[in-house]
Amino acid sequence: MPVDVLVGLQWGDEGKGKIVDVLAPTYDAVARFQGGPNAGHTLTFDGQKHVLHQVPSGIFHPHILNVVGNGVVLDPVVFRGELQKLTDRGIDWSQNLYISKKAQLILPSHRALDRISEEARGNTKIGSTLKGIGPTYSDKIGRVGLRVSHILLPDFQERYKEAVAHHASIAAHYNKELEISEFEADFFSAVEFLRTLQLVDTEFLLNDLLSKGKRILAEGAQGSLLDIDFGTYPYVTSSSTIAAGACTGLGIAPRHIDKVYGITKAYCTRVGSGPFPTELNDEVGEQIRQAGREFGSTTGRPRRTGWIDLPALRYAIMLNGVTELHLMKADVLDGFSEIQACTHYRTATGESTPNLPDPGQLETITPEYQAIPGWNTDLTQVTDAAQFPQPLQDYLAFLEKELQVPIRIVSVGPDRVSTLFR
Ligand code: 2SA
Ligand code: MG
Repeated sequence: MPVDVLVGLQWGDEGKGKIVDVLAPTYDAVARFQGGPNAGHTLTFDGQKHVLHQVPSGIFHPHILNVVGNGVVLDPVVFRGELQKLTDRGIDWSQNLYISKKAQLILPSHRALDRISEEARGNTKIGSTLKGIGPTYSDKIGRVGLRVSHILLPDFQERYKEAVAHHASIAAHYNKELEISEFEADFFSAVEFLRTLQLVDTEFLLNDLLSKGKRILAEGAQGSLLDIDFGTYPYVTSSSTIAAGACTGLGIAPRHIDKVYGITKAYCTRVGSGPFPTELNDEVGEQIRQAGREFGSTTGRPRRTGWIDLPALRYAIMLNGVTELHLMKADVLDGFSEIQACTHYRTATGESTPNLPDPGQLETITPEYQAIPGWNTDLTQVTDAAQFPQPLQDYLAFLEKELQVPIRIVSVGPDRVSTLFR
């Protein structure tokens, strides 16, 4: 079963890009199955930091195919910019990058609608990245979206105009105008550029690899608690971020899936609105934010920070069928003499439960913590998991017992080399 799936178990920014980069050499293809320019996957190696949004995180390995799957929403302008940056850094993506003809196109009017609908929500804003994600997926499900394949048709201009007219009518409902004229020339030139890339029906490409016994790594974006069905609705993104999304987002049958890598930080962050039970609105939260450089890699927004949340992780592990955990940013907690782990929630009726209630009820629960001794060690200097200080070993054993999944990787710094296998 040669497909492994890598997913975030929290609210995104767990460090998925870093792990894809590390694991990629053992795969023949890396494929993105959902999300779009809202994602920010950061990879650091050879003294350089790269932030990818729509390009799969295997792109730095020339022998690995990188596939943008049908489940993705693609902004041609952002995509061209990303590829240009890679070219500037000497990365040749011209041979190993494929884009699904069935992926949906993000239009300037989708971005405008994202902004308009967020503004209209007043104090119930989602905290969207304003990249047009929600409106583009709405059009897809509403069966009026434009696909990448449409740019190859002679009537693309007319289809585009029709879509914009539809969007203008939605904007009018909010008493707004789209105001997109200044972005259209750039959009069409990026579409021209997109036409020159390898646009294919990637489900055939991927299944062909599978029939030859090749290995595929499916790269998730955002996190499980942002999933459209199982996340903290409505404060979620508009795609299936859990492992099951890899099947529909790539055209791969469930029987091909083997391992599911669940990525979690040693603490927790969230960017955007919505419930966050273990959030720290104090100097401890600020200390984590600074030590972890917790600022959105797409929007630069400060991320909300808090302690690790085991009921939420148990839920995400269940939904994804996680077979191994990767614990990220352990070094960020180096400076704490004691850390906390939320093991249970106390519900509004006073019961203590190790499990997540309906995410919609998260606003009403109180986290119950267990104190964990800190390790007071500069983990960034540790190069072998066997040399972890005892308190960290104990913390890992505690997490494995609580979560019932082995922790196979511990990350102790941003660089590729600071990824330690156990
Ligand atoms: P959207 O734009 O419609 O998908 O926003 C809906 C919610 O999903 C959240 N979301 C994210 N959360 C964490 N990281 C994301 N990627 C960027 C990053 C975010 C950034 O890597 O840092 O730079 O701000 C991401 N993308 C979407 C979003 O905050 C909303 O809560
Ligand atoms: Mg990110």
